[in-house]
Amino acid sequence: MAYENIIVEKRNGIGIITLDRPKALNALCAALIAEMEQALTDFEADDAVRCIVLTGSERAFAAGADIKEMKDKDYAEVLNEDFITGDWEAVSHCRKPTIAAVAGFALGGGCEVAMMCDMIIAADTAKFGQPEIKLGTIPGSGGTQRLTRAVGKSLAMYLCLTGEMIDAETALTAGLVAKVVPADELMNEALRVASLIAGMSQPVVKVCKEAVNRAYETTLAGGVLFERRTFHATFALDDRKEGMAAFAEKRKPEWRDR
Ligand code: DAK
Repeated sequence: MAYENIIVEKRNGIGIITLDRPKALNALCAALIAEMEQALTDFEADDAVRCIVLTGSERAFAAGADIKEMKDKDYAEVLNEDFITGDWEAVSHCRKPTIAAVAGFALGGGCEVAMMCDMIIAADTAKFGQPEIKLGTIPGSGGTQRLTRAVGKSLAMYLCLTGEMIDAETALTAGLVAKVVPADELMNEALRVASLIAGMSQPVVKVCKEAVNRAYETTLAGGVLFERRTFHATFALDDRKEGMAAFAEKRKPEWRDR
């Protein structure tokens, strides 16, 4: 498929989606979101893709949903069409591991898409914020929910109620991002981390991701039980046997993804 708002590549088992709408700081117009959904669907179906990196430009990961596209919509319209909801959820529904590599602005829907990824690696230039309040609205794709779970109530309230941004170091301290690197090392580091994940047994990666995500949806006891049973279930995999045998034999495991 020919894309107009994103660039899609595959490198050594890693699928890379680069948001590419520079004239609008990668504002997430409906066409861009639909293209991103299509690229993710294709990567999900492609056995050669073992980890996905989502990134933007040096200046912006994404400056939010496209305000110019939204501004004339009315309540009945957004309610009736369930305004751009399905495509937005593609990132959070992806079963393969996803890394957001963020430089520059990650605002509003841009911050929300980054938070839908399994982890965020930030350049030291990254700025995160939920400025919707300054537009007379509120976050619409998890900003009040995922952000609060990531950084706690006080900082989430501060970001959502003032619309101010935080820098990469503050995001790191707050637990929003996994690590911060110099801007010119962002993609190298994101690809290094993606390669590590791509080199693991894929069914184990899948259930590990499901177990971590379960922490957001359940009680501690329920989550620990889910984890325990999933841990037990890995004993049905050839790769669990191989991983432990390889350790005992002081060699590298050879995963079969089964
Ligand atoms: N939408 C449309 N165009 C945008 C944009 C945006 N979000 N952000 C920037 N642009 C455009 C600017 O209009 C400008 O275009 P021209 O005037 O050159 O034509 C160009 O990008 C460059 O921007 P600036 O000239 O403003 O650049 P600066 O460096 O001066 O400022 C900035 C950068 C990021 C601080 C500023 O552009 C800004 O404040 N942008 C808006 C940020 C914002 O408010 N973001 C939140 C948008 S609301 C939902 C899912 C998600 C959402 C809602 C519902 N559902 C699933 C239901 C999400 C909502 C949002 O994200």
